[in-house]
Amino acid sequence: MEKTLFICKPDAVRRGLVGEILGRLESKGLRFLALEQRTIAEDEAKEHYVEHSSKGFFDDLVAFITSGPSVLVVVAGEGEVIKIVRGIMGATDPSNANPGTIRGDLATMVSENLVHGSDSLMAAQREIKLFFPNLEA
Ligand code: 3AN
Repeated sequence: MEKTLFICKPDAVRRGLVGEILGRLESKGLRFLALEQRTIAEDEAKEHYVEHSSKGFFDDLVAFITSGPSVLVVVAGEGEVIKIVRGIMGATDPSNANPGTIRGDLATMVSENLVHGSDSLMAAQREIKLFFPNLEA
């Protein structure tokens, strides 16, 4: 079974959209192997977004993701779970995200785009280990 790391970011929690968002994954047929609401620490955020560390928006990205509680979820299911979840999320920039996707329906700004989902098998493994170090592989 393929797994991915999914995050309802602080804007999703503040706006009360966690149920709406996770419901879309659950209705699709995906299941939650682990789920935790907590504020991501600064060092975890920097590690998580390491591939963006040279970008101009890195400091804002870290400040935003640590600005309040997030809901961290290990999502699993049959099929290509990483690709399926990315499809349900929609394009990174909500202006380009199709209606019917989370970002297309619920977000307007790239800096507050509600959700994160691992974008490859390697990223999923790395991110699950980072946020759920005690979960069995
Ligand atoms: P995704 O979240 O769709 O995988 P990434 O990994 O390219 O997208 O970007 C990670 C996060 O960085 C995005 N979710 C978004 O919040 C933020 N981000 C990406 N591009 C920009 C940008 N040009 N300006 C501000 N924030 C950005």
